[in-house]
Amino acid sequence: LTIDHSIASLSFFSEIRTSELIMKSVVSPLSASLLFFPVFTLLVPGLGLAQEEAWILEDHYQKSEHRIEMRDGVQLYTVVYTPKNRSRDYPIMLNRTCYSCRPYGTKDYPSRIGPSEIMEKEGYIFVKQDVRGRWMSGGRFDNMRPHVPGEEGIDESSDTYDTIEWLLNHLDGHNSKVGMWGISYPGFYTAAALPEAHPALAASSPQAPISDFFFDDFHHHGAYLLSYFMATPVFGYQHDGPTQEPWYSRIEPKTEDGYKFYMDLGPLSNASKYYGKDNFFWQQLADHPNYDEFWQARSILPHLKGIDHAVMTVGGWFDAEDLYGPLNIYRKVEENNPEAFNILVMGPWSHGDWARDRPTQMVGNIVFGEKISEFYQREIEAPFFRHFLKNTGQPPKFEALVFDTGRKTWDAFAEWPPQDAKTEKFYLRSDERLSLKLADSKDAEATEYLSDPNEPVPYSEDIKIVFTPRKYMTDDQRFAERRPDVIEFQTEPLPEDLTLAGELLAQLFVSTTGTDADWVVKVIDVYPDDEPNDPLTPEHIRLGGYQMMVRSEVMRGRFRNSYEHPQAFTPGEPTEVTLPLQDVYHTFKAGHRVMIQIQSTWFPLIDRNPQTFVDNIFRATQDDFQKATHRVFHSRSYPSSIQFKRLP
Ligand code: PG9
Repeated sequence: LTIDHSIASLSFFSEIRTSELIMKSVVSPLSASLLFFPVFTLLVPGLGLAQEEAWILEDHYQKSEHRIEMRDGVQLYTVVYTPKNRSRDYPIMLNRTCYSCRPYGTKDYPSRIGPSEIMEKEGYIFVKQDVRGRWMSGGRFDNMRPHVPGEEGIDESSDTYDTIEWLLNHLDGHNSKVGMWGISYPGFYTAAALPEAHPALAASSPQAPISDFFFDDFHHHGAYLLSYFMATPVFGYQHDGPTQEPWYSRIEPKTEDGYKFYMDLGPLSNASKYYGKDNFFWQQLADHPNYDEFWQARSILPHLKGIDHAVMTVGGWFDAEDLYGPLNIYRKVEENNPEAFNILVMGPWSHGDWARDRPTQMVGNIVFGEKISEFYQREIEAPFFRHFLKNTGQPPKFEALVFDTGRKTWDAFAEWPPQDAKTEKFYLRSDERLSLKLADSKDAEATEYLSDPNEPVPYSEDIKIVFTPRKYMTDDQRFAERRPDVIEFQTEPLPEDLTLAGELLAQLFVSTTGTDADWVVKVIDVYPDDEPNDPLTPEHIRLGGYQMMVRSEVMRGRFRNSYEHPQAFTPGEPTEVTLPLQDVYHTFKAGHRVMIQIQSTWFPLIDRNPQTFVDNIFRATQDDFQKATHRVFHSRSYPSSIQFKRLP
């Protein structure tokens, strides 16, 4: 069902014109009024939306603070916001965080206590908790605390279970139902509460949830995200006990120029001048460069079983921090619990945008539409919790609500990826071509480039050092295309729209004169040269010829056969490197081109590969960093390709 978003966002599905509905075979014909529960927007004739008074939280909620004792005696600081209107019972909405429940004390209130102002106005008992070892809670912190199946273990699931039990027994005015939500690390805590959940937990929404630090945030397929270096202290020190003030201090770089700061840092072995032995997380990152038991134990994915309550996972197609997490948590819940109510929402968002109240949704330079987050909050998120926690209204009736980032409209599917999406391949061809046809005898065997880790390809034209990466996910890639150590392959202008729906898979045949290398693959939507700017396009940007990044990923070549057991390359030997790129839902419009760029440095988004095989790149020294000539093959014997799923 394709719904013209501009209509939907204005009418919230209360007046969709059937001419706007293009039924697709991918779902049984659903009338729009059935897709979502009927909604009647409050429209005051002639006056538009009724003028609403300012919403002051403390006028409507009473704040109280508690220390809840866990089964092992550790006490977790928990703050409760209870509606002052006690004329009815309310469900509990729980959010657990490592980022603090500030402001502490019963007098001051934060700007937001729930997922949206809509839900705050509707009325819930909102509860927020500092997780074990953080801020005002006791105990010791562990990143992505491993799930320990069964009653004995102490983990985020057991802490959540004990918290819910206490809330049900000590709070008045609740209706015995509990919901959970959280974005990013709080998204992980929501997902970590799914296995062995308390029976009162009836609706969970992990949003941009971290699933596994080897594929979310700190690593991508084994490459360390150097762009997270500044965030390490936040997660790297134990506090001495409950505290309202930060117990860690961040680095104060002498330059705001990220590329310069990290080139001056040199090999990661020099990081010890910033992070000593007391930064336990930095030591763990440096001591565990491979996907060993340490990281495997911290993945929540193997534990997403026995789930019998409603789950709505939410993510952003341009989330630079946690994209692997939402897609794989949704998939694992679906795989292990086929009977559960388990749905996916993926919008044109960067990290956490859906919870912000910006009228225009943009990621970087690209405008996706108006009131997209408001639409999601009002028409998707609030009804989801309203149905499962208050038994009011209909639940969302889609399996996957996904935003086409090319056509800029929402589509609903009965499964994700759509079952009628066909698997096809674009083959890399000589003369920088990308084609549905395999190479022929006239094709040159390979394209080669010199990769120098001491002259790395910037990942962005932005200079400012970042705390975590965000904006680059839709940036114009022409700055990279013009470098000799970035190779590109592109189609002719497309004769018709091409809609990709699902995972992309790069199957490369490569060689290097070195013994290790990173392989970065970017999938790019090349706009026509006469593409006009949007009224909101930043003045210095030109959309004519814009090379919009749609998806990008890196494979640290040593992990091509195993993330746990790295292998060197044999110099000069053609070698297969397969790289899964996260799902997309993007229409390349007629007249646009599909472009693939390949490079072997992506700085300082990721750290530099020395290109000589060393036991642990975190311990490499300057002499290990060597230039190397890489070759990407596009011959009949070695047909490098990008596999994709396309809608008919
Ligand atoms: N996933 C995000 C993050 C985790 C760890 C370090 C920095 C960022 C987040 O929780 O926002």
